Amino acid sequence: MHRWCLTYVVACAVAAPVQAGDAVLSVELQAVVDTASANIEVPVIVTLRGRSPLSSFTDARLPLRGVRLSALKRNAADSEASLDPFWRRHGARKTASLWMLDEVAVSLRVDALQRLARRPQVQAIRLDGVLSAPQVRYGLPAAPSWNMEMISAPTLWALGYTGQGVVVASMDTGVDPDHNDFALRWRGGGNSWFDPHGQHPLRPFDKNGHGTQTMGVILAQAGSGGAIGAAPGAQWIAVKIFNDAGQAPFSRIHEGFQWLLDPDGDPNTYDTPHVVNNSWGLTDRVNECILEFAPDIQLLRAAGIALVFAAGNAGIGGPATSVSPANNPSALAVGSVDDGKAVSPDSSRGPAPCHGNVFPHLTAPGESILTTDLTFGGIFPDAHDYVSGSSYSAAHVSGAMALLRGVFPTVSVRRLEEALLQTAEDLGPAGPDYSYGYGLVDVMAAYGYLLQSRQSTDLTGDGRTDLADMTILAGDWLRSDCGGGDSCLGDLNADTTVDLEDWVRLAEWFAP
Ligand SMILES: [Ca+2]
Ligand SMILES: [Ca+2]
Ligand SMILES: [Ca+2]
Ligand SMILES: [Ca+2]
Repeated sequence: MHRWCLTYVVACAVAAPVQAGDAVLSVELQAVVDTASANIEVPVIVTLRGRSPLSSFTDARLPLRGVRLSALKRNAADSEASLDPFWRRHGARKTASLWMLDEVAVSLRVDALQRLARRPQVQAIRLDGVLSAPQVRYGLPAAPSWNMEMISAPTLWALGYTGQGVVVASMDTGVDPDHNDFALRWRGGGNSWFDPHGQHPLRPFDKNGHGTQTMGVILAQAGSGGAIGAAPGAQWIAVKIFNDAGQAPFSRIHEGFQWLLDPDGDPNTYDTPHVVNNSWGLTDRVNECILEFAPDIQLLRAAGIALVFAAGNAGIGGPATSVSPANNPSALAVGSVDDGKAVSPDSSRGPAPCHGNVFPHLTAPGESILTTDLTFGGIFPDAHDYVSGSSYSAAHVSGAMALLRGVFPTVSVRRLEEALLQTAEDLGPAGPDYSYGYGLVDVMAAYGYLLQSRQSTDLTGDGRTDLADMTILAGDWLRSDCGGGDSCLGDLNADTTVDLEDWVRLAEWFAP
């Protein structure tokens, strides 16, 4: 007899055990099913059978982007609606429609779970876990703006680049909208704030302080605290993934990512942010590869959004102390250094269990960082504090991303990341390592790298990448002798072949 039935004899009298071919229950959920009473209500996330949302959405660029987004929503709505009678019959509470992933979050009794697993449209069911808000660690006073100098942000500001035209989103404890250093740069309107918990539906709010502190590092303008934000010309929007009690069910985080893909709910308007800062992680599950949010990250990246993750603060345990989702294959992970460029003792170290590659990818200042803090409803509109942790390191990189995006609006996320990695200042053991990753972020050097990349696509040398350059590339593409020692102009990445990669490069900089 099925183990579940041995435990819950009464429930099994009316329902047969799960059969082969039924939906897959996650290990965690199976453990709950095996131990909980049949009448206990369990929050779960149900994956519906259908086309993979990512495959329907890859390379989702305008003008097709709106159409694809609509299709994604429509497909999910259809498959989800087919389960509505089931929810009613079993008294289940639907808590979130996760159309982006073709999933639905519900709360239902253990005995109904078994019946749900046998529904043909259900592919998998897993427990809806809960994440706790990061702890704020206050730091000691330090030299003014040392951290901004260390990533060379002021050099880009001096050139007039401050992240103008760029929108950065925060997935955090919320943001205090009354702080003088960024109050005027909330994008505003009905599509710039999302509280999936519904506690503060109308206006940004932060009870904890963490989200207000990370936002300050990303884009606060120079005020009474000096220059403290990396992209002081950028605008912000935010998702309050943690409720006021500091708890974030996974389904609410999925809702947050989903909202970022289409904040105003109209697939035909392009109102996504350019950069999303993620200073959170599954901190109680160190050195585990948890892919709960991997599909969200992939989908947002496919929509041209850059995502930055804090590496974690579990480094006191030594190597192999990464957390998810920072250690997921598509996440850009940022560790922490102090004002002497030494890695913070608690900054999480690689290797990462999800991939054999470098972890973290980058490091940025994360000790004694001066930033904005809670205003308590505007009573202290210039509140500042010194804080520490990789949360703030990630915020530096989100700000750096915003600066680069402001200068190079058409370049791909992959190219922006490449620029940051390839130009980072190598620290610790020579080459990429498990403490510093590729090294310390240098946004000015990354800017130079991208300028160089753009110049390399201007084959006629007239300062533009246009049809004339495309014609040269097409000519070289058709030639058969661009390999070996023969140099062809069209081989933009100097790998001795003229292929799709060269076309992609040229397309990124194309300006007819
Ligand atoms: Ca929209
Ligand atoms: Ca190194
Ligand atoms: Ca040209
Ligand atoms: Ca090439």
